[in-house]
Amino acid sequence: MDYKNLDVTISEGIALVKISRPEALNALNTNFFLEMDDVISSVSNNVDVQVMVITGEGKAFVAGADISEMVDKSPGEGEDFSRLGQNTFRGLELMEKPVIAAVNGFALGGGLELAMGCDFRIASTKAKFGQPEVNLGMIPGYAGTQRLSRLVGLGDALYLLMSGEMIDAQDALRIGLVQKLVEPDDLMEEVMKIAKTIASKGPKAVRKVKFVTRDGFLSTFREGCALESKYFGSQFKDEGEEGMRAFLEKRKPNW
Ligand code: CO8
Repeated sequence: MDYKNLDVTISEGIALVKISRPEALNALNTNFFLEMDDVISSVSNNVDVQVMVITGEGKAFVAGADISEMVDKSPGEGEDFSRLGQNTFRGLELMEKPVIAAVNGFALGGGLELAMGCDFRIASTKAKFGQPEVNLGMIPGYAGTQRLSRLVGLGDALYLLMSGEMIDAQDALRIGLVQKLVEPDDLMEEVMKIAKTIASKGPKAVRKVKFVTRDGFLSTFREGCALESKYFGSQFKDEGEEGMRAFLEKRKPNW
């Protein structure tokens, strides 16, 4: 598929997906979601890729859903557009491989919802975050109302969702919306370093950590622990044996 909104490069086990519609601050249109669905499926099936990184071109990560595409929609069309985005971002969570958001600039509305669909977020010290939908008389439609409270807690989520306030990277770090801040010029180097570190670990272990943690997060503690035991056990006589033997034999594991 020839992408209009995305630039995808694969190297050293990492798929780097750059959203590239800088003239509209990478605003998300229908075509973006179709292309991202295609990327999710091809990266999932590519045995050479261990980790996916998503970033934006220019001064924005993503400045939201494309307002010019949404303005004339009917309620039914709006609901369909919401489901389209929700399915794509859920697709990032359901991918077995880890997905990192490298937040280079504005992550607003649908852009923050995209970043929250990733497994974790590393941001530029100059990035800005917000759910400004109420400024437009709208509410989030790509699961922002659901993921934000689960990530940062109800009080900070409702504050951001009700005020529409844009916060800076330091505040985003303080409330746990992002995991690490990096100077703008060093962002991609640092994110690729983190991605390569993850890619060097037991690939099945990393994928099982993602699945068990994410599935457990949506289940009860008891169900999550049962799932953990099952997947913990499944690593014996498999990758786990090689990893533990390598430790005992003071050598690098050969996955
Ligand atoms: N949609 C479409 N175009 C956009 C968007 C957007 N979300 N954001 C920016 N652009 C365009 C601008 O219109 C402008 O285009 P042009 O040059 O043709 O006039 C270009 O990008 C550059 O933007 P600015 O000139 O405004 O750049 P500034 O640096 O002055 O300002 C801001 C940057 C503060 C980020 C500003 O652009 C802004 O406020 N953007 C809108 C942010 C916003 O409200 N986002 C939320 C959108 S709603 C949403 O995401 C809902 C998600 C769920 C949808 C569910 C589906 C139903």
